[in-house]
Amino acid sequence: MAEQVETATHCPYCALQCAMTVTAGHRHSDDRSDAVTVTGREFPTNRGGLCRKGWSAAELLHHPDRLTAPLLRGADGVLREAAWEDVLQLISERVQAIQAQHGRDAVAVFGGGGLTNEKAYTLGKFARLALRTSRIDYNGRFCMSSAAAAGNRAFGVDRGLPFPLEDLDTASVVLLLGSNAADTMPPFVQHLRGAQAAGGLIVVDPRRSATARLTEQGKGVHLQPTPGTDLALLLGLAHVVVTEGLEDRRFLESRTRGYDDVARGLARWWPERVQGITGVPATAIRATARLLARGARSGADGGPGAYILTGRGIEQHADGTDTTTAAINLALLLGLPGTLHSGYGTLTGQGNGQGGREHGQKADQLPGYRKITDPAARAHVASVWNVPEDAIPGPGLPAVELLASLGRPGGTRCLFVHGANIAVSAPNASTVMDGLRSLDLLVVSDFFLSETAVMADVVLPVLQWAEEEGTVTNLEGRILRRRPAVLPPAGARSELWIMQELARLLDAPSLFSEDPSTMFDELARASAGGLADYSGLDYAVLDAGVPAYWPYPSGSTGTPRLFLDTFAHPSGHAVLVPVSPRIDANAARVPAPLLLATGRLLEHYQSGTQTRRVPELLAAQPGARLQLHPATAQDLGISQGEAIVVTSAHGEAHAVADLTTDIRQDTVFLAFHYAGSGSANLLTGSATDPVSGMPEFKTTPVRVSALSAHARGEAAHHREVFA
Ligand SMILES: Nc1nc2c(c(=O)[nH]1)N[C@H]1C(S)=C(S)[C@@H](COP(=O)(O)OP(=O)(O)OC[C@H]3O[C@@H](n4cnc5c(=O)[nH]c(N)nc54)[C@H](O)[C@@H]3O)O[C@H]1N2
Ligand SMILES: Nc1nc2c(c(=O)[nH]1)N[C@H]1C(S)=C(S)[C@@H](COP(=O)(O)OP(=O)(O)OC[C@H]3O[C@@H](n4cnc5c(=O)[nH]c(N)nc54)[C@H](O)[C@@H]3O)O[C@H]1N2
Ligand code: SF4
Ligand SMILES: [Mo]
Repeated sequence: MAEQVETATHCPYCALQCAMTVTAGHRHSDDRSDAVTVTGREFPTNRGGLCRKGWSAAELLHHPDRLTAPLLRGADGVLREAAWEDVLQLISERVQAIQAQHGRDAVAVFGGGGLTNEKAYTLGKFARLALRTSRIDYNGRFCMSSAAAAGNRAFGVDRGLPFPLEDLDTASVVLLLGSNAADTMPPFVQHLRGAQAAGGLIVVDPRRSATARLTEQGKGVHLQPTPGTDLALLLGLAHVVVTEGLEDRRFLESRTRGYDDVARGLARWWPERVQGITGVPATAIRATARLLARGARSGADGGPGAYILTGRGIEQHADGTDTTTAAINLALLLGLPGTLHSGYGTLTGQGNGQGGREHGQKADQLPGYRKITDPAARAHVASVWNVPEDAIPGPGLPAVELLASLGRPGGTRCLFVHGANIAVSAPNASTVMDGLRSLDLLVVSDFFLSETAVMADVVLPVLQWAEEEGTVTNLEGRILRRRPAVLPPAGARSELWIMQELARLLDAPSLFSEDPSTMFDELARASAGGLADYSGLDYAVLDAGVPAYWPYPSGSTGTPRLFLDTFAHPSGHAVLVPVSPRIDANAARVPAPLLLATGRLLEHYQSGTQTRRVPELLAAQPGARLQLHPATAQDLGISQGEAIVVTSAHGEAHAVADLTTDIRQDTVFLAFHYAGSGSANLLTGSATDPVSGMPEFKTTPVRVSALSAHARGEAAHHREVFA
């Protein structure tokens, strides 16, 4: 029997970063046949548990669709295999030619929150020093940017959970706002058992999601607002807290600023008014506020406390920063953040969603979560990079603006994509695809021919999670080691190697190494003194297995609980920021009768590049299904399983009707995991949050009709036009 090697690592997918053991035969790179298996590993976050995606992750390592050589588009428009040397040479020549003609910012980079810390850090440096462009942003703009902006505003720092996940276990009350964790991080649900047992799990979601169902049988409450009205709901909850004197006065006085302004603004958000906007009964608003306050009081007395957690459901809106701020204000009024038994947090999404936003692939940031406009930050990073400060460009464009600049006069002519499938996952996807088509040069690094890669001029085959070394930072701000368990296919290369080679061809100053630990050590130095300080860490420390929560400055032992003594603003206080609705979700609906919410299914991950290639996952969820209420369907003459068309101001998508009483009658829901005509992002628009740049993914006015009726309508329209 072949020797089996076990490797301790973490899942390739979401931010829970479940610990797993990968077992593989001792293999040569040309021996692709040995079975690789995955098992859950004991760890405080997942406690041995994995979800279906994690269990089946190894099936993609030796998948027949795997890219094993660079692809180059020929004059005939066909992608063909080419030699590494030739494609890298061609990329560097074309980049230089494009920049000579159109300026440095004509070349841009789009990164991803799935990249390891080493890759995210090197990509930011590659953009600024090798490509010499300001234009780099990433898909975390679509994911964590509203929560990050709200967290920075309130606390002076943004770490998803500022406490270890196990802290939740003892809570008696947990308010989950717009998170469907039961589907999006199933092993996380273990940490809600205490709150369920106390009847204190509160889920706010326009759908009776798998997570909302966890509140059934006396385990808690499900509030089911109209999509896009959470800000009003949160103001209503805060109104009750303040008018009934349930706030934590001592905490507010000693640890916060801004109470008076916020309290004044709450006067007009009485529950009956909020009921009219959200559809959530005033009695339920009062009862929920009191339940939260009971948990908060108990926590303050050293008993089981209360937590408020947000997910994409309330964050991915054109007012996502304000809505998340309202959630934080509620937490601050109740005295939850920075205490031992209570807290506030956001559930980070992608595998390295946290680390991915700390090391400089965001348009306005340098490593260590530093501002690119801050002279001291620039000077520090320039000294680590050993370049003059003016070699570092200024801030670039946030993701939606960056994508809007593709092919525009004076805009972006060349784009590098690392770890995102924007043709499927970006808002207003048909416009994005038009932009991609109009580029002079599109270079996509991926291990599969994603819908974005298939449009590229050059596709670079890279390594998968179990084939390379690196670190990721999970949803608790804990840095974890990913370790290689199998050899990569011959022909694929690591992204660090690709950047090293291109940097050399482009005559970049400073170090670009293919060795992950070298880049990690540099990242640690670059982050020293920043908010996300990793300077006390290296692979040896991480391999010793000590829990490593940032900030982890040199000489420290890390920071599992961030705010126990002080918040990160210079004064040490947390700040309550007054917010009120600018957008009326109900008014937005006219003349389109329904609101489309988009999100996720348990079985698929993001744009689906990976999970649509796992047979059992695809079989479980083969294509786009639109959830709609039976009463709504009846009005529209739509029956279960019927082919339907969804139309918005931005486009139309096709799906199959999935009738369910789990959704509000005014709301429909579509997952965004599918490409082609079933792509949810054909319907979403380009509106963004003014503070964070987050697109409006969760509330789009739409019409829904049966495909047969729609076809008849189109035919009638044609007759009118051409008669
Ligand atoms: N299976 C799976 N798991 C994943 C991922 C995946 O693609 N698939 N992706 C990972 C990533 S990157 C992320 S960011 C996380 C996301 O994790 P979640 O935030 O849990 O995921 P979503 O499904 O986007 O949204 C959660 C819920 O928000 C609800 N919602 C929609 N609109 C509104 C609204 O206006 N108000 C409220 N209160 N709720 C609303 C939806 O009905 C949905 O149930 O998941 C991570 N885990
Ligand atoms: N309508 C709607 N749209 C959404 C959302 C929503 O809720 N509704 N959610 C948004 C959110 S939260 C997110 S995070 C985005 C995610 O959307 P995307 O950015 O498209 O995320 P993925 O599908 O994970 O894309 C990752 C791609 O990179 C590849 N890949 C994986 N790992 C690596 C790597 O290490 N290196 C390289 N080079 N490639 C790699 C994968 O094969 C895949 O093709 O979608 C956003 N879009
Ligand atoms: S919950 Fe997330 S990290 Fe855990 S196995 Fe599933 S996808 Fe992987
Ligand atoms: Mo995400």
